[in-house]
Amino acid sequence: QNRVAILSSHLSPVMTSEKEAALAATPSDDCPTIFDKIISKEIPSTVVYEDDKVLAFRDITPQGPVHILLIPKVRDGLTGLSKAEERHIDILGRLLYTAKLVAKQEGLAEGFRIVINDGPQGCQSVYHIHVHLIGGRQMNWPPG
Ligand code: TR5
Repeated sequence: QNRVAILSSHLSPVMTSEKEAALAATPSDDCPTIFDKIISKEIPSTVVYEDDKVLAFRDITPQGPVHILLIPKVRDGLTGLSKAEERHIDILGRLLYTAKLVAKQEGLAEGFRIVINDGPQGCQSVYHIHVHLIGGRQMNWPPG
């Protein structure tokens, strides 16, 4: 029940795909996102890694046996990668390094994929930067 309610805040009944959710998303700097509630634990998620700067949790719509999102606990204007400024270099590096740690923790010794969707054409639906870590199956190229 809770899962349906949470999902419907992401994909409304008329939205059937991530693409539609992305095209409907509001890329606003001051608008909180669902990830704020995940960080505050107001909304439950399956956390696989946490430190003072980064939270990693399982994606609710997994695109592989392993699908984890890594996010900065403080957004600091980083709604997406295209908004990155010099002050974000440390957190960007930390997100990628943590993705490597989590990949190891998840046993992805044969490889994995890192994705950062940006903007409507990049299919971004949540405007709080996040790194997708996907693995546990053979990937294809080019991506869709
Ligand atoms: O499309 P982009 O790159 O913006 O990725 C956003 C991701 O957030 C998608 O892969 C969604 O499946 C994921 N997502 C959305 C919600 C959610 C989530 N992952 C875990 N838990 C979630 N909750 C509780 N609620 C969501 N609306």
